[in-house]
Amino acid sequence: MAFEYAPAPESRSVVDIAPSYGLFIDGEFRPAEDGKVFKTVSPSSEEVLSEVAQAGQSDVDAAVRAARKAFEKWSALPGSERAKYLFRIARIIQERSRELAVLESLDNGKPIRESRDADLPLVAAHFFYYAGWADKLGHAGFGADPKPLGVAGQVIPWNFPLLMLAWKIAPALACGNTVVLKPAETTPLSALFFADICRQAGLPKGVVNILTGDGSTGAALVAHPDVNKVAFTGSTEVGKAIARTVAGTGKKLTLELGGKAANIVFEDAPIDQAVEGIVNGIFFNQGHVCCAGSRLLVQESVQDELLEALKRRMSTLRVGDPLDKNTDIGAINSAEQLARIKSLADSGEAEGAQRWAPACELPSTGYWFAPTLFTGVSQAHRIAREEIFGPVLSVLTFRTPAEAVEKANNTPYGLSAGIWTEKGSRILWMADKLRAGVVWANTFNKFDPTSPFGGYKESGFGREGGRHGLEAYLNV
Ligand code: TXE
Repeated sequence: MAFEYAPAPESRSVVDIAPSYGLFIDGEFRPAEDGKVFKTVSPSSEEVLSEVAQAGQSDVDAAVRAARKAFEKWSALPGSERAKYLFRIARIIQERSRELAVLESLDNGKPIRESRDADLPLVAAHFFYYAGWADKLGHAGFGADPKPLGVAGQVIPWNFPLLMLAWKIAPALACGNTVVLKPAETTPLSALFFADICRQAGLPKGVVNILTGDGSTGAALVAHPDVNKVAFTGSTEVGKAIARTVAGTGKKLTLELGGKAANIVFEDAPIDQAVEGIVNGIFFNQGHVCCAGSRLLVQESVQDELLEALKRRMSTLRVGDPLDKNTDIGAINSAEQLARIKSLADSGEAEGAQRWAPACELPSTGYWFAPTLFTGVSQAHRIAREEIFGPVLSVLTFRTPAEAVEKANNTPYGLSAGIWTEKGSRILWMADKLRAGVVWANTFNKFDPTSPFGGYKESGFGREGGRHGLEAYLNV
């Protein structure tokens, strides 16, 4: 999160948000059959951005029907033809990336520097990457002629709305599936803009359908008998409920759920570099990151030095307007999420951990939470065990590598971990022992479309990204 000084806030005027949006079914926008709508609000200003259709059961039926009909032709297209559409979508995303970045920051609350420099480039990269696979599936190691599954029902969360859409839609289409996707109710807009991009790219009708709505829409979608594959990213609780719904139906399922990642700093690590990695690990995207480094495990001998440097660095973080290029920490995505973060942080104090936050002035409207550090945390504390999904870091200590491994693995989750040390042999030893889908060494929150991502244990199963990401959308 290096600073880039820029005086003027990114202009809101680059994005034209309509006062209302319908559902995107069979290539057309249309209202929900029962006329229900909900409002989407900017978490930084509490301004209503737009009114969006709330899909009910009959809309889910219509979208799945459209996807089923489109599947016949889409799956029969040569891979090279499907690739052309995906490349076209990728290029339009690049062309419209400024507009999409501002939209994402408005609807989600994340700093424009992150949506512009992290989310949008990765979104385009995923479409380019999977476009490249569409005509090479016979060479992916899944046999000569792997087949698509059919209609994919995909439910995504609000923390990386467009990026989660890309993770789900790009591989599904490359493999010849058609899609019905439901974005989160607090961030529906970028998926609707994506629907417009599909039209702009000339994507055949029904190949991509977007249903806005709340959890009831998601539940109806994953339960629909004509959906062949379910992909979900979200809370562990809802993931488990979806697994129960899907059990015994023969649908293929991938789940990407919560995390409680350990960021492990050894005494030989370069302290300044580690501090940057810790800050990026927990404060990137307000900590609304499933693989956030929310537990700092620091070797006892360097605890004082590291914490002093970390507090100094945290004192320079700027919280505020997501459209200001100087902002490091934007708005918390919703009032509900803010309440969840507050309540967990309060539990930290109540259970005896010491709370620290730099002096910072928070805006009077919108949903905000200052970057917060807890020391004196024990493994039994809720803030050491539960996913906070906010800018809150819990610090624990260790003496030996074995103790670091034991503490890092002492969680029902297993999505990611970070190691900071100059000893290559220790990195390899630790990476082998850590029960986490991703292990970063001397970096954190590095993403690339060529790398598979996914969890162990209650962080879910299946992999998204890379060649492995194709497997979730093919009969091999
Ligand atoms: O998640 P939900 P919420 C974690 C994080 C956060 C907590 C709650 O800890 O504090 O979950 O967030 C849809 N059937 N993560 O309540 O409810 C919902 O409409 C089908 C981690 O927002 O899981 C939305 O589109 N779908 C996570 C999506 O599920 C249902 C990202 C996620 O919402 C449904 C988000 C149902 N019964 C939250 N109920 C990560 N792994 O990155 C809701 N949904």
